[in-house]
Amino acid sequence: MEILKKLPMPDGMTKAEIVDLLLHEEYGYLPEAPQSVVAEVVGEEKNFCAGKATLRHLKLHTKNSFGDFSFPVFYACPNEKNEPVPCFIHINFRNLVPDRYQPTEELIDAGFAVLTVFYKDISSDDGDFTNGLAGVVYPNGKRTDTQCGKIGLWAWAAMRVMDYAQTLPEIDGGKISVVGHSRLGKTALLTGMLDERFFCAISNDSGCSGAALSRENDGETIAKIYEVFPFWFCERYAKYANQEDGMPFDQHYLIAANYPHRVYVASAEGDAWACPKNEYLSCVAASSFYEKQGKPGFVHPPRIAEVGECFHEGWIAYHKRAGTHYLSRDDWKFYIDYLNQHL
Ligand code: GTR
Repeated sequence: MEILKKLPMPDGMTKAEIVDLLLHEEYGYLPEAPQSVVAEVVGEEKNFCAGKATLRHLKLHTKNSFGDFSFPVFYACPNEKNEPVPCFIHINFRNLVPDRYQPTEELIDAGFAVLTVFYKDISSDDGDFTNGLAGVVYPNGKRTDTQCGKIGLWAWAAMRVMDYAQTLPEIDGGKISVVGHSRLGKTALLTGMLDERFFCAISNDSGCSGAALSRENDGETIAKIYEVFPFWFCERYAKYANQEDGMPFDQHYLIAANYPHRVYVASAEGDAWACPKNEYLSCVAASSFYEKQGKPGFVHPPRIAEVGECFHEGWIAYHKRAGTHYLSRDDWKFYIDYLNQHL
Protein backbone atom coordinates (compact mmCIF):
# COMPACT_ATOMS: atom_id res chain seq x y z
CA MET A 1 0.00 0.00 0.00
CA GLU A 2 3.10 2.23 0.14
CA ILE A 3 2.57 3.22 -3.47
CA LEU A 4 -0.54 5.18 -2.48
CA LYS A 5 1.67 7.87 -0.94
CA LYS A 6 3.50 8.40 -4.24
CA LEU A 7 0.46 8.90 -6.44
CA PRO A 8 -0.78 12.24 -7.73
CA MET A 9 -4.40 12.64 -6.62
CA PRO A 10 -7.28 14.01 -8.68
CA ASP A 11 -9.12 15.30 -5.62
CA GLY A 12 -8.54 19.00 -6.31
CA MET A 13 -9.61 18.67 -9.93
CA THR A 14 -13.04 18.81 -11.50
CA LYS A 15 -14.27 15.80 -13.41
CA ALA A 16 -14.00 17.82 -16.65
CA GLU A 17 -10.32 18.51 -15.94
CA ILE A 18 -9.59 14.83 -15.32
CA VAL A 19 -11.40 13.83 -18.51
CA ASP A 20 -9.45 16.37 -20.51
CA LEU A 21 -6.12 15.23 -19.04
CA LEU A 22 -6.78 11.56 -19.81
CA LEU A 23 -8.00 12.28 -23.34
CA HIS A 24 -5.15 14.63 -24.12
CA GLU A 25 -2.40 12.40 -22.75
CA GLU A 26 -3.61 8.81 -23.04
CA TYR A 27 -6.68 7.86 -25.07
CA GLY A 28 -7.05 10.84 -27.41
CA TYR A 29 -10.13 12.91 -28.20
CA LEU A 30 -13.09 11.02 -29.63
CA PRO A 31 -15.21 12.00 -32.62
CA GLU A 32 -18.23 14.06 -31.66
CA ALA A 33 -21.62 12.50 -30.94
CA PRO A 34 -23.83 11.84 -33.97
CA GLN A 35 -26.72 13.95 -35.21
CA SER A 36 -28.89 10.81 -35.29
CA VAL A 37 -28.84 7.12 -34.53
CA VAL A 38 -31.42 4.94 -36.28
CA ALA A 39 -31.81 1.19 -35.83
CA GLU A 40 -32.73 -1.16 -38.64
CA VAL A 41 -33.97 -4.63 -37.68
CA VAL A 42 -32.11 -7.10 -39.88
CA GLY A 43 -33.34 -10.29 -38.25
CA GLU A 44 -35.43 -11.48 -35.32
CA GLU A 45 -35.77 -14.71 -33.32
CA LYS A 46 -38.77 -14.51 -31.03
CA ASN A 47 -38.15 -17.87 -29.38
CA PHE A 48 -34.54 -17.43 -28.41
CA CYS A 49 -33.39 -19.28 -25.26
CA ALA A 50 -36.32 -21.74 -25.22
CA GLY A 51 -38.74 -18.89 -25.79
CA LYS A 52 -37.53 -16.85 -22.83
CA ALA A 53 -36.11 -14.07 -24.95
CA THR A 54 -36.23 -12.29 -28.28
CA LEU A 55 -32.96 -11.89 -30.15
CA ARG A 56 -32.70 -9.15 -32.75
CA HIS A 57 -29.92 -8.52 -35.21
CA LEU A 58 -29.80 -4.77 -35.73
CA LYS A 59 -27.86 -2.35 -37.77
CA LEU A 60 -27.30 1.05 -36.16
CA HIS A 61 -27.01 3.87 -38.68
CA THR A 62 -25.30 6.99 -37.37
CA LYS A 63 -25.29 10.35 -39.15
CA ASN A 64 -22.31 12.49 -38.24
CA SER A 65 -20.70 15.79 -39.15
CA PHE A 66 -17.62 13.81 -40.23
CA GLY A 67 -19.57 11.21 -42.27
CA ASP A 68 -22.09 8.39 -41.83
CA PHE A 69 -21.24 5.11 -40.19
CA SER A 70 -23.29 1.93 -39.64
CA PHE A 71 -22.52 -1.15 -37.56
CA PRO A 72 -24.26 -4.35 -36.39
CA VAL A 73 -25.60 -4.85 -32.85
CA PHE A 74 -27.22 -7.90 -31.24
CA TYR A 75 -30.06 -7.34 -28.82
CA ALA A 76 -31.43 -10.03 -26.51
CA CYS A 77 -34.32 -9.09 -24.22
CA PRO A 78 -36.43 -11.20 -21.82
CA ASN A 79 -39.91 -11.90 -23.20
CA GLU A 80 -41.59 -11.93 -19.80
CA LYS A 81 -41.29 -8.73 -17.84
CA ASN A 82 -43.61 -6.67 -15.68
CA GLU A 83 -41.56 -3.50 -15.87
CA PRO A 84 -38.66 -2.07 -17.87
CA VAL A 85 -35.60 -4.26 -17.38
CA PRO A 86 -31.98 -3.44 -16.53
CA CYS A 87 -29.51 -3.94 -19.34
CA PHE A 88 -25.87 -4.62 -20.16
CA ILE A 89 -24.05 -3.14 -23.11
CA HIS A 90 -21.32 -5.67 -23.78
CA ILE A 91 -18.38 -4.74 -25.99
CA ASN A 92 -17.29 -8.20 -27.07
CA PHE A 93 -14.42 -9.96 -28.83
CA ARG A 94 -16.73 -11.94 -31.10
CA ASN A 95 -19.97 -11.43 -32.99
CA LEU A 96 -21.59 -14.42 -31.29
CA VAL A 97 -24.67 -14.53 -29.06
CA PRO A 98 -24.34 -16.46 -26.83
CA ASP A 99 -20.59 -16.44 -26.56
CA ARG A 100 -18.12 -17.87 -24.06
CA TYR A 101 -17.75 -14.31 -22.73
CA GLN A 102 -21.48 -13.68 -22.82
CA PRO A 103 -23.68 -16.34 -21.15
CA THR A 104 -26.80 -14.82 -22.63
CA GLU A 105 -29.35 -17.27 -21.25
CA GLU A 106 -28.07 -16.72 -17.71
CA LEU A 107 -28.34 -12.95 -18.19
CA ILE A 108 -31.90 -13.34 -19.47
CA ASP A 109 -32.75 -15.63 -16.52
CA ALA A 110 -31.41 -12.94 -14.19
CA GLY A 111 -33.84 -10.48 -15.76
CA PHE A 112 -31.33 -8.47 -17.81
CA ALA A 113 -31.40 -7.49 -21.46
CA VAL A 114 -28.08 -7.38 -23.27
CA LEU A 115 -26.92 -5.37 -26.27
CA THR A 116 -23.71 -6.62 -27.85
CA VAL A 117 -21.30 -4.82 -30.13
CA PHE A 118 -18.40 -6.71 -31.75
CA TYR A 119 -15.40 -4.43 -31.54
CA LYS A 120 -13.93 -5.32 -34.93
CA ASP A 121 -17.19 -4.27 -36.57
CA ILE A 122 -16.17 -0.75 -35.51
CA SER A 123 -12.57 -0.84 -36.64
CA SER A 124 -9.83 -3.45 -36.92
CA ASP A 125 -7.64 -4.14 -33.90
CA ASP A 126 -4.45 -2.93 -35.51
CA GLY A 127 -2.71 0.20 -36.74
CA ASP A 128 -4.82 0.51 -39.88
CA PHE A 129 -6.89 3.69 -39.50
CA THR A 130 -8.47 3.46 -42.94
CA ASN A 131 -11.21 0.90 -42.17
CA GLY A 132 -14.58 1.06 -40.40
CA LEU A 133 -15.23 4.09 -38.20
CA ALA A 134 -11.52 4.99 -38.37
CA GLY A 135 -11.80 5.35 -42.13
CA VAL A 136 -14.71 7.75 -41.75
CA VAL A 137 -13.15 9.82 -38.96
CA TYR A 138 -9.62 9.84 -40.39
CA PRO A 139 -10.14 10.01 -44.17
CA ASN A 140 -6.44 9.63 -45.01
CA GLY A 141 -5.86 7.15 -42.17
CA LYS A 142 -3.72 9.69 -40.28
CA ARG A 143 -4.33 11.03 -36.79
CA THR A 144 -2.94 14.03 -34.96
CA ASP A 145 -1.14 13.17 -31.73
CA THR A 146 -4.21 13.90 -29.60
CA GLN A 147 -6.86 12.19 -31.73
CA CYS A 148 -8.09 8.91 -30.33
CA GLY A 149 -6.87 5.45 -31.11
CA LYS A 150 -8.93 2.31 -31.41
CA ILE A 151 -10.04 2.21 -27.77
CA GLY A 152 -11.64 5.64 -28.24
CA LEU A 153 -13.40 4.50 -31.43
CA TRP A 154 -14.75 1.37 -29.72
CA ALA A 155 -15.95 3.52 -26.81
CA TRP A 156 -17.67 5.90 -29.26
CA ALA A 157 -19.62 2.94 -30.66
CA ALA A 158 -20.62 1.75 -27.18
CA MET A 159 -22.09 5.21 -26.54
CA ARG A 160 -24.11 4.94 -29.75
CA VAL A 161 -25.51 1.65 -28.49
CA MET A 162 -26.40 3.58 -25.34
CA ASP A 163 -28.14 6.23 -27.49
CA TYR A 164 -30.24 3.44 -28.99
CA ALA A 165 -30.89 1.70 -25.64
CA GLN A 166 -32.28 4.98 -24.29
CA THR A 167 -35.03 4.83 -26.91
CA LEU A 168 -36.30 1.37 -25.90
CA PRO A 169 -39.40 1.42 -23.70
CA GLU A 170 -38.76 -2.13 -22.43
CA ILE A 171 -35.39 -1.06 -20.99
CA ASP A 172 -34.93 1.06 -17.88
CA GLY A 173 -32.66 3.80 -19.22
CA GLY A 174 -31.28 4.50 -15.74
CA LYS A 175 -30.17 0.91 -15.22
CA ILE A 176 -27.78 0.29 -18.09
CA SER A 177 -24.20 -0.85 -17.44
CA VAL A 178 -21.33 -1.14 -19.88
CA VAL A 179 -19.03 -4.14 -19.61
CA GLY A 180 -15.90 -5.36 -21.38
CA HIS A 181 -12.97 -7.67 -20.85
CA SER A 182 -9.28 -6.86 -21.09
CA ARG A 183 -8.67 -4.32 -23.90
CA LEU A 184 -12.44 -4.00 -23.98
CA GLY A 185 -12.43 -3.52 -20.19
CA LYS A 186 -10.19 -0.52 -20.79
CA THR A 187 -12.79 0.52 -23.37
CA ALA A 188 -15.65 0.06 -20.87
CA LEU A 189 -13.92 2.34 -18.36
CA LEU A 190 -13.34 5.01 -20.98
CA THR A 191 -16.96 4.71 -22.12
CA GLY A 192 -18.11 5.06 -18.52
CA MET A 193 -15.94 8.13 -18.00
CA LEU A 194 -17.36 9.84 -21.08
CA ASP A 195 -21.02 8.90 -20.70
CA GLU A 196 -22.81 9.80 -17.50
CA ARG A 197 -26.00 7.98 -18.53
CA PHE A 198 -24.60 4.64 -17.41
CA PHE A 199 -25.52 3.07 -14.08
CA CYS A 200 -22.16 1.33 -13.84
CA ALA A 201 -19.04 0.75 -15.95
CA ILE A 202 -17.58 -2.72 -15.50
CA SER A 203 -13.94 -3.51 -16.17
CA ASN A 204 -13.08 -7.21 -16.35
CA ASP A 205 -9.32 -7.88 -16.09
CA SER A 206 -8.51 -4.63 -17.90
CA GLY A 207 -5.00 -4.30 -16.47
CA CYS A 208 -2.41 -1.91 -17.88
CA SER A 209 -3.87 1.39 -19.13
CA GLY A 210 -7.23 0.21 -17.86
CA ALA A 211 -7.96 -0.23 -14.18
CA ALA A 212 -4.41 -1.03 -13.01
CA LEU A 213 -2.06 1.65 -11.71
CA SER A 214 0.89 2.08 -14.05
CA ARG A 215 3.35 2.92 -11.31
CA GLU A 216 5.03 -0.20 -9.86
CA ASN A 217 3.02 -2.51 -12.11
CA ASP A 218 4.40 -6.08 -11.84
CA GLY A 219 2.83 -7.15 -15.13
CA GLU A 220 2.41 -5.15 -18.31
CA THR A 221 3.97 -1.68 -18.43
CA ILE A 222 3.26 1.37 -20.60
CA ALA A 223 6.46 0.66 -22.56
CA LYS A 224 5.31 -2.91 -23.26
CA ILE A 225 1.74 -2.06 -24.18
CA TYR A 226 2.72 0.89 -26.33
CA GLU A 227 5.30 -1.16 -28.20
CA VAL A 228 2.70 -3.76 -29.26
CA PHE A 229 -0.55 -1.75 -29.27
CA PRO A 230 0.31 1.93 -29.96
CA PHE A 231 -2.88 2.20 -32.02
CA TRP A 232 -5.10 1.71 -28.94
CA PHE A 233 -4.03 5.12 -27.58
CA CYS A 234 -3.24 8.61 -28.77
CA GLU A 235 0.31 9.17 -29.90
CA ARG A 236 1.13 11.43 -26.97
CA TYR A 237 0.89 8.43 -24.64
CA ALA A 238 4.26 7.18 -25.97
CA LYS A 239 6.14 9.69 -23.87
CA TYR A 240 5.13 7.97 -20.62
CA ALA A 241 6.94 4.70 -21.47
CA ASN A 242 9.38 4.08 -18.59
CA GLN A 243 8.40 7.49 -17.19
CA GLU A 244 5.58 6.34 -14.91
CA ASP A 245 6.88 8.05 -11.78
CA GLY A 246 6.66 11.49 -13.34
CA MET A 247 3.22 11.05 -14.85
CA PRO A 248 0.72 13.79 -13.88
CA PHE A 249 -1.96 11.08 -13.50
CA ASP A 250 -2.34 7.36 -13.06
CA GLN A 251 -5.13 4.93 -13.82
CA HIS A 252 -7.08 5.72 -10.65
CA TYR A 253 -7.99 8.98 -12.46
CA LEU A 254 -9.93 6.86 -14.94
CA ILE A 255 -11.77 5.10 -12.13
CA ALA A 256 -12.45 8.41 -10.34
CA ALA A 257 -13.76 10.04 -13.51
CA ASN A 258 -16.45 7.40 -13.79
CA TYR A 259 -18.18 9.50 -11.13
CA PRO A 260 -21.12 10.34 -10.97
CA HIS A 261 -22.08 6.74 -11.68
CA ARG A 262 -20.76 3.49 -10.29
CA VAL A 263 -17.70 1.62 -11.44
CA TYR A 264 -16.74 -2.02 -10.95
CA VAL A 265 -13.24 -3.48 -11.28
CA ALA A 266 -12.68 -7.24 -11.46
CA SER A 267 -9.40 -9.12 -11.25
CA ALA A 268 -8.41 -12.75 -11.70
CA GLU A 269 -5.81 -14.21 -9.39
CA GLY A 270 -3.92 -15.93 -12.19
CA ASP A 271 -3.85 -12.86 -14.41
CA ALA A 272 -0.43 -11.51 -13.42
CA TRP A 273 -0.10 -9.58 -16.70
CA ALA A 274 -3.02 -7.37 -15.63
CA CYS A 275 -1.54 -6.96 -12.11
CA PRO A 276 -4.51 -7.64 -9.79
CA LYS A 277 -2.76 -5.83 -6.92
CA ASN A 278 -2.61 -2.60 -8.93
CA GLU A 279 -6.19 -3.00 -10.13
CA TYR A 280 -7.23 -3.17 -6.49
CA LEU A 281 -5.00 -0.26 -5.38
CA SER A 282 -6.42 1.87 -8.16
CA CYS A 283 -9.87 1.47 -6.60
CA VAL A 284 -8.43 2.38 -3.21
CA ALA A 285 -6.79 5.50 -4.65
CA ALA A 286 -9.91 6.60 -6.55
CA SER A 287 -12.13 6.34 -3.49
CA SER A 288 -11.48 9.81 -2.06
CA PHE A 289 -12.68 11.48 -5.28
CA TYR A 290 -16.08 9.84 -4.89
CA GLU A 291 -16.12 10.59 -1.16
CA LYS A 292 -15.40 14.29 -1.80
CA GLN A 293 -18.55 14.39 -3.94
CA GLY A 294 -20.51 12.87 -1.07
CA LYS A 295 -20.73 9.29 -2.37
CA PRO A 296 -19.32 6.24 -0.65
CA GLY A 297 -16.20 5.36 -2.63
CA PHE A 298 -14.46 2.02 -2.30
CA VAL A 299 -15.49 0.22 0.90
CA HIS A 300 -12.65 -2.21 1.57
CA PRO A 301 -10.42 -3.62 4.34
CA PRO A 302 -6.97 -2.05 4.94
CA ARG A 303 -5.18 -4.73 2.92
CA ILE A 304 -5.05 -6.29 -0.55
CA ALA A 305 -8.01 -8.47 -1.56
CA GLU A 306 -7.81 -12.22 -1.24
CA VAL A 307 -9.06 -14.72 -3.79
CA GLY A 308 -12.82 -15.10 -3.76
CA GLU A 309 -13.43 -11.78 -2.01
CA CYS A 310 -15.77 -9.15 -3.31
CA PHE A 311 -16.40 -5.63 -2.02
CA HIS A 312 -19.85 -4.56 -3.06
CA GLU A 313 -20.82 -1.83 -0.60
CA GLY A 314 -19.49 1.28 -2.31
CA TRP A 315 -19.86 3.11 -5.61
CA ILE A 316 -16.55 1.57 -6.55
CA ALA A 317 -16.85 -2.22 -6.41
CA TYR A 318 -14.29 -4.97 -6.79
CA HIS A 319 -13.84 -8.72 -6.87
CA LYS A 320 -10.94 -11.09 -7.27
CA ARG A 321 -11.79 -14.56 -8.49
CA ALA A 322 -9.67 -17.64 -8.92
CA GLY A 323 -8.46 -18.58 -12.39
CA THR A 324 -6.92 -16.87 -15.36
CA HIS A 325 -7.59 -14.02 -17.79
CA TYR A 326 -11.17 -14.57 -18.95
CA LEU A 327 -14.67 -13.11 -18.71
CA SER A 328 -16.29 -16.03 -16.94
CA ARG A 329 -19.74 -16.87 -15.64
CA ASP A 330 -18.27 -16.33 -12.17
CA ASP A 331 -17.52 -12.71 -13.09
CA TRP A 332 -21.03 -12.18 -14.46
CA LYS A 333 -22.52 -13.63 -11.24
CA PHE A 334 -20.60 -11.08 -9.20
CA TYR A 335 -21.77 -8.26 -11.50
CA ILE A 336 -25.40 -9.34 -11.30
CA ASP A 337 -25.21 -9.62 -7.49
CA TYR A 338 -23.75 -6.13 -7.24
CA LEU A 339 -26.25 -4.59 -9.61
CA ASN A 340 -29.21 -6.34 -7.96
CA GLN A 341 -28.02 -5.02 -4.60
CA HIS A 342 -27.99 -1.42 -5.82
CA LEU A 343 -30.38 -1.07 -8.76
C1 GTR B 1 -2.82 -8.27 -24.08
C2 GTR B 1 -2.53 -6.87 -23.65
C3 GTR B 1 -3.37 -6.58 -22.46
C4 GTR B 1 -4.80 -6.94 -22.65
C5 GTR B 1 -4.98 -8.22 -23.45
C6 GTR B 1 -6.37 -8.44 -24.04
O1 GTR B 1 -1.99 -8.76 -25.04
O2 GTR B 1 -1.16 -6.77 -23.40
O3 GTR B 1 -3.22 -5.23 -22.09
O4 GTR B 1 -5.51 -5.87 -23.19
O5 GTR B 1 -4.13 -8.29 -24.52
O6 GTR B 1 -7.05 -7.51 -24.44
O7 GTR B 1 -6.74 -9.60 -24.15
